[in-house]
Amino acid sequence: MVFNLSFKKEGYTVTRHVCPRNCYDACGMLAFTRNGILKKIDGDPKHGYTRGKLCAKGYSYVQRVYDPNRLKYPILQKKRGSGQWKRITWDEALDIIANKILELKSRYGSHLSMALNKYSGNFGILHYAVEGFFNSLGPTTLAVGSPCWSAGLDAHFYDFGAHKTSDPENIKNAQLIILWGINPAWTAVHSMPFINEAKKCGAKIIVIDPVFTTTAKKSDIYIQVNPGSDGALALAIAKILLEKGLYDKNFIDKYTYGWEKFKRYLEGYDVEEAASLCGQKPGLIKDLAEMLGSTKPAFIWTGFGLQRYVNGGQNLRAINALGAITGNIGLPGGGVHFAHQDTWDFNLNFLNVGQDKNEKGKSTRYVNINNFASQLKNIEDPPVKMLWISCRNPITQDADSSKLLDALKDLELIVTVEHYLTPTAQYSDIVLPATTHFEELDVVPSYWHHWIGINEQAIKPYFESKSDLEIAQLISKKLNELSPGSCNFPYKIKAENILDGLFNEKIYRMLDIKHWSELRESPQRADIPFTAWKDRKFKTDSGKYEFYSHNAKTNQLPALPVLKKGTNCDLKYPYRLLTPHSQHGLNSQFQNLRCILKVNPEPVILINPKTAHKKNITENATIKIFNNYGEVIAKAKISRDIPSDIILCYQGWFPNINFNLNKLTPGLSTDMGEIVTGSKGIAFYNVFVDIEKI
Ligand SMILES: Nc1nc2c(c(=O)[nH]1)N[C@H]1C(S)=C(S)[C@@H](COP(=O)(O)OP(=O)(O)OC[C@H]3O[C@@H](n4cnc5c(=O)[nH]c(N)nc54)[C@H](O)[C@@H]3O)O[C@H]1N2
Ligand SMILES: Nc1nc2c(c(=O)[nH]1)N[C@H]1C(S)=C(S)[C@@H](COP(=O)(O)OP(=O)(O)OC[C@H]3O[C@@H](n4cnc5c(=O)[nH]c(N)nc54)[C@H](O)[C@@H]3O)O[C@H]1N2
Ligand code: SF4
Ligand SMILES: [Mo]
Repeated sequence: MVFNLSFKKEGYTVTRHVCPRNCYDACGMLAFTRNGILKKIDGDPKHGYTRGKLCAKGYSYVQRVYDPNRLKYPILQKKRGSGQWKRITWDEALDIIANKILELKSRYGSHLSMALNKYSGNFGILHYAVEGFFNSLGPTTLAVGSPCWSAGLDAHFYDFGAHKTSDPENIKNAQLIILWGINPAWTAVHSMPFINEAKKCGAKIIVIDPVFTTTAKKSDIYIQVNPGSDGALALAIAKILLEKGLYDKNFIDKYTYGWEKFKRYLEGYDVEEAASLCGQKPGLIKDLAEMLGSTKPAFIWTGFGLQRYVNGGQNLRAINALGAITGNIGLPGGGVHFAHQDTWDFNLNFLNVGQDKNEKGKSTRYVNINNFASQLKNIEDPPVKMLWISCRNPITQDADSSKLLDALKDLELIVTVEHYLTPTAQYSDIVLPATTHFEELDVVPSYWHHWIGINEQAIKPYFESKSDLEIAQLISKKLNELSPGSCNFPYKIKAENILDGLFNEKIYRMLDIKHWSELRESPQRADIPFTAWKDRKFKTDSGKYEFYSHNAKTNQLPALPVLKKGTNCDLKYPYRLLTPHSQHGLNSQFQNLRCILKVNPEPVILINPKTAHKKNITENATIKIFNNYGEVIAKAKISRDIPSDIILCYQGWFPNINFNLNKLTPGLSTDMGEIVTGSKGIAFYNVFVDIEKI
């Protein structure tokens, strides 16, 4: 049923939405429908961060919703991987699934043989129904952690004790902006106007990135840093700040902990050695330090790219320290920013009903999402036999995908809930069609800006698709029909009432609304500080910014942000493979759409002209990149934006299953991650390959 449509304009019915992908911007959108058909999508001018504009992917949503390849019905694969699918009814699908769940329970005496792997397809809060369903069964096997930001979250936990960002509009007040391992021109495009505005008012923009990105091309100073060496660079800057007395003594004395120890470490730090590690001249590092030490406020934005390393968390801690040494933390237009969690305090446990019921002596089994394949293969007593995949495409997005494919072989039932027949869906037994954020109710926060908005239901579900929530409810209902009392997940409650349960007074106060339905009028900016840490009341044990972290030490990490080196290539695989996020896709989403394929028809391998010359490769030649994990073939594109020791491919392609960069990723862990997300992160950029013409 379509309910409560917002308003009429020029013959269209207009509804409010938020793009729920795992994107910094979480844009406010308006959907224009006529006669029940989605006709166009526009930005929502009432959204104070995205201000009526979307990226190309956002404008492509009409095509994404009605793409002829979108899944319409539940389908069953005859033999996994055979490609022989047949349409089944929802009732048949639910029967197979519920019977399997019950059979596994009676075989093993618990639901531990059922595993869930869910992540970032849709960050709307009603999608936590999937976790709620699993938890309401009792102990199961859950993938925890994140392939995305774990190391950085822990680094901020050690230094600040919590995760806060200034409202991105605050960037306008900066005099110096350092974009460190972040490519907002592509990945957070709505922050660019604020950066440009600051620039117009005289701010200098520095980009630190191994790749001369679109963002770097708009900067005043570009530093082509060696991958994984940001800590070396940051500490060299810190040492020079110290030597030249360019530090904020008042801030350090009043608001930090452990300075004396850190200072002693810096006194013995070798700038020359650091300069050679990060590939910069000492003179340039000195200039950078002088600029940072003498320009306030300085806004440092550290992206997710630079923490995808075995030393990623430690590198971030070294950069955070620069914000504290220079007293930029808490200044309007200043600070060190990564991501916040201030607007995520919903009652997400509302849907975990009756966890641990009838399961005495057993508890939920958590497995690292970044090491899922190995654990799936090795876990025993009981082994995992059924896998539920939602909001994920792990076969292209997870490391060492060959291992994952192998681990999936041992499973008896794989169910994937999806919009498209992705590579992961293709390796499933049952694929259930999911609704999009135009076909379901939801509420979506952001991890970057401070706004929260609603997804109203604009159109009826596409063919037989259903929301993750409704699917969870239908299985719960079926389980209870087959075996009364077997699942506590509430299947009679409406989405609206679940939202009532997920919201709480704190969130309402933050948004200055009395009921979530008011979000239909406008997205709301949360009443959280416009400037992060303005009060300098840090959430660490000492209540101060911690150069020295006892918590880090307890977790067998260096207490101070000392230098930690990364991994190097070897003679066999001399090139580092970087696979950052692309302009045209959102991880593996969007790249399959006609309009996106028109501008980005195939994946390419970017190489420096020197590499091309050395390997006798010409533009558009078909080449192979390979290591001992696998190989990937595509056309070469020769580009001076990439250093000669790096090969660059953008991650997340899905139209052609053979182009899977993660066949080459060994899956090393980052140094940090388990505190905040439950598991260490993954070092996606600690990958080395060789290259050859074929
Ligand atoms: N268009 C688009 N937007 C997206 C996404 C997408 O796929 N496409 N994905 C969303 C998601 S899930 C995420 S996690 C974010 C990711 O967005 P970002 O935070 O921008 O992260 P990445 O693209 O991984 O990397 C950013 C930059 O870090 C650089 N980098 C790599 N290694 C290093 C290093 O050692 N040091 C330094 N200084 N820089 C390094 C890369 O070259 C890249 O230019 O974007 C979100 N937004
Ligand atoms: N080599 C390399 N690999 C990487 C990265 C990298 O930089 N390099 N980045 C990593 C990062 S940062 C991330 S966040 C991960 C992302 O990895 P994933 O979390 O797997 O993200 P997506 O590729 O976006 O896949 C999400 C899937 O969810 C589906 N989906 C969308 N909406 C819904 C819904 O409402 N319900 C259901 N059931 N499904 C839905 C989409 O169709 C899509 O296929 O990839 C990681 N992988
Ligand atoms: S992908 Fe990101 S920038 Fe594009 S519409 Fe969605 S939230 Fe906005
Ligand atoms: Mo991510």
